[in-house]
Amino acid sequence: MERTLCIIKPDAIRKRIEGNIIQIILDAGFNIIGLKLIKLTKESAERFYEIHREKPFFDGLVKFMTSGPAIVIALEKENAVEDFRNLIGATDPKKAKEGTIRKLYATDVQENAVHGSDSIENGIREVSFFFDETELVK
Ligand code: 3AN
Repeated sequence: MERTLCIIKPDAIRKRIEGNIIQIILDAGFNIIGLKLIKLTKESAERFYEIHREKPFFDGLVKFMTSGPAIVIALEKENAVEDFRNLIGATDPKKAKEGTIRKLYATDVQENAVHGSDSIENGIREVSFFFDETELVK
């Protein structure tokens, strides 16, 4: 079983569609092993997106991710990382395939409704960024 981290981002919470997104994730066969509603601090958002620090969109990304509540979800499934990336669709919703979460719900390349880990190593790292091992249901 592989782990991946989902974040339902502040834009999706503002649109009140977090329930729809969670249902899509469950229908696709993912098991939720941890879930919490949080408000990211500037420090934790900067640390989480550390690899993007030099990108021109970094400050805007941190501002957006701290602009309201978010839901972090630890997911488990065989092939979870790749399957979840396929379920959420391309970063830019204009390029996302029909039926993907971002095609359905994202506003634009920044306010794109959900995050999904991009590698098996990052899946492990990002789940442990938000959850202690003891908090996860197995
Ligand atoms: P993904 O979330 O699809 O893995 P990344 O890791 O390249 O995409 O980017 C992380 C986040 O940064 C995206 N989810 C999005 O919110 C934001 N982002 C990425 N590219 C841009 C961009 N060109 N302009 C504004 N925000 C961006």
